[in-house]
Amino acid sequence: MKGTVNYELRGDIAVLEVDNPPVNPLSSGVRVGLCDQFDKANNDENVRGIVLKGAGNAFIAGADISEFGQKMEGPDLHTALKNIEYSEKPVVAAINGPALGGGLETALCCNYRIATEKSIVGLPEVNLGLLPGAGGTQRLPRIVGPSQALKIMLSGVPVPAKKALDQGILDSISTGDLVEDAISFLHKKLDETTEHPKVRDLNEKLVEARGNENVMAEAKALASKSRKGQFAPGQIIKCVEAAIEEDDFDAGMKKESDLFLECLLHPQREAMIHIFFGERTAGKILDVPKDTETQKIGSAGVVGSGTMGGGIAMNFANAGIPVIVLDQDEKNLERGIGVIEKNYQMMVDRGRLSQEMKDGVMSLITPSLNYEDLGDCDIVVEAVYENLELKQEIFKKLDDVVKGDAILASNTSGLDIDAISSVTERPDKVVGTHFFSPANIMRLLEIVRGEKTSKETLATIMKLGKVIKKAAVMSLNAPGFIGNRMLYGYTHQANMLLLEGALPNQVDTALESFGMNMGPFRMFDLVGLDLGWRARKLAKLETPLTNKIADALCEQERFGQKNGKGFYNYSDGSRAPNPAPENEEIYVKVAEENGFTRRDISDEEIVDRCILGLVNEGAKILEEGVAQRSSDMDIVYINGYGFPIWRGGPMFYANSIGLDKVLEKINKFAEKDEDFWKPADLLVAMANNGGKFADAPTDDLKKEKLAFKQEVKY
Ligand code: 3H9
Repeated sequence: MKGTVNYELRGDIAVLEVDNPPVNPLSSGVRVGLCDQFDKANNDENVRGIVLKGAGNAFIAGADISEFGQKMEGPDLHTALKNIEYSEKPVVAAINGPALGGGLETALCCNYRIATEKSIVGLPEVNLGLLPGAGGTQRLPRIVGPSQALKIMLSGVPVPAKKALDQGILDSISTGDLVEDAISFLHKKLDETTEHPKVRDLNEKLVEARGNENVMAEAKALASKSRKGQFAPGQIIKCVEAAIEEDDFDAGMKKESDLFLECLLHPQREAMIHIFFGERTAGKILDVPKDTETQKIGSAGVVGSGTMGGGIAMNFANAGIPVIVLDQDEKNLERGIGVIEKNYQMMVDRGRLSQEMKDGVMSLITPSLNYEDLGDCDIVVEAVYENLELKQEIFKKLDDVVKGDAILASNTSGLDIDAISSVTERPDKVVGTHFFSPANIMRLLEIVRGEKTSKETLATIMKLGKVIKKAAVMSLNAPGFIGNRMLYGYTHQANMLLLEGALPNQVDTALESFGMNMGPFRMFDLVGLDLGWRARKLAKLETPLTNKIADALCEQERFGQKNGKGFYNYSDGSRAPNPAPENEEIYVKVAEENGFTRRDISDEEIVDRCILGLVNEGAKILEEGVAQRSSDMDIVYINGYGFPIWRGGPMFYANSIGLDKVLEKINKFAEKDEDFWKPADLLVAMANNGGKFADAPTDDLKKEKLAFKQEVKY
């Protein structure tokens, strides 16, 4: 059994400590410990009260997520929590770090809650496709009111201690020794009263909300806007509805349990938990030992003050790391810093940042026109436009001026990182850090491992990724890295479908109904159709088949959102796409010129071809060792390309429909386009032996592939 609960007597108070490193989830051993140690304290006549805390830096991170879908050992959480709620002696939760999910639910069963200033509390179960199933949906609304509770549960965002105190979730904040403060607090209460409050008895805020339809309407609007396609939010709303309508607390609890079970059995739960663990696994590099020494990153530099450079700089400042933003052009620099300032101001205007916090982050950002200023930085990220010669020139300069042990990173989205590092005397300290635009918002960070990038550099960058709150995934230095290489399969199919008879709106709607954040043609319009067209014209290159329609649109000055017309029409700077029937003539003409007989195409075919295009390329990436594991690709697609989290990413999705079925479909598509649809060897092997991508290849095999791949020149 995992975890335990320690028992210590301090005078007449029993201090119980949940001990299940690193974050004290409520695993089987903890549940047993809670039952036993609460009994022990209640049976000891020398004990007048109980303090419950967590070991280390966390209070309790919730139920043990790895137990979901497994056979459960020991008592269930409800039994353990009943022991706390019905404790004969008053209980104070001494919240010494994150109290999340089942952790906050445990604290809500205590009579009082006191926390350190840096603690956070919250009910993030929705991020796992679940609802707070240990009384959270019934108890939190009793404290903060249904409307506020719904916001906390539907967003899944933790509440900092100070705010939680204002909302009444906490009774007090400790600025000294938490346990000593909790004991004093308890003594005071013991002296004052024999009636210690229970959250279950508070009904006032629920009664107030009865008959107020706005509460539920607002929650439904919030869920459909921010959690499109997800199952758990609707369940959470139903639980709170029950809390409001039921007179009896236990009837509400029963409803919560029933709805929780439905979430537990729903496929979205497995998909979202796959992503929870996948993000944490992505940070582990197979041949980089856990104890690899890392460098301290206490200061940073960014070369280039454009959209990317500015966004990257904001990441450092947000994490409290001073950052110098360098540009060679004074006007650009001024403009770039202005954009950063405007971004922060927007957050202030929307109430997401205080003016004081904005001043704080802005004071960490220093503009510079002089490379020498970067000399003492621990890391410098180059973020200029994609041109190898320019990047090499910058890296040569950086190598000269920046201290020898600093890391030099390139934000290239596709250039050869070895060609960049080769101009420096420190290729071991050179790495790719591919941020996604807008870099201050998008969570994905592709870490590109060069042939000579050292393990220390990789370990440092992975750690930095966590500090700046990114979902960091390592890719080998191969064309397109992971994300853009997979995207190729997807966009290729979208363009082929357009030639074969589908319309942009049909393709986009089918993929958006599947759950993609934005269909491919809306995405093309957003990025701009003219980029490739202009580059091809300049280099006098022939237009590939899949770009012929986009290039034909450019010839008609339809460049996308930027000039109000592309695959769609946009009125007056609006981003909302309107159909463009005038384009249909062009689609038909280009299709005919290239030998296509247009036909009706089903939505199912659209989704299969685009998504399986991603999957097949993903299998090849895995086979080559460019990505370490299939879940890494899921993390890339969810955080960088708008793939729906509730489907668990493209590779998980393929596993869930069955790799044999995937192969069958690919073979069928291959009858019409053999070149594109050549199935990955790995896919064929896994499909034939009934496996899943997650099972292959073995760690040893992957290590070998990794070593092998590093000898290959891209
Ligand atoms: C729930 O409570 C349901 C109930 O309502 C109803 C039940 C009936 N379980 O994130 P980190 C592991 S659902 C198991 O890197 P940090 C994690 O995988 C739960 N394992 O640390 C990692 O393992 P490894 C609702 C967990 O300091 C290690 O701990 N609760 C759990 O950056 C360190 O994690 C949540 O959703 C868990 N609950 O952040 C909270 N949590 O080292 C989930 C973590 O092998 N947890 N692990 O890779 C978090 O948000 C963050 O872990 C936390 C710490 C903020 C606590």
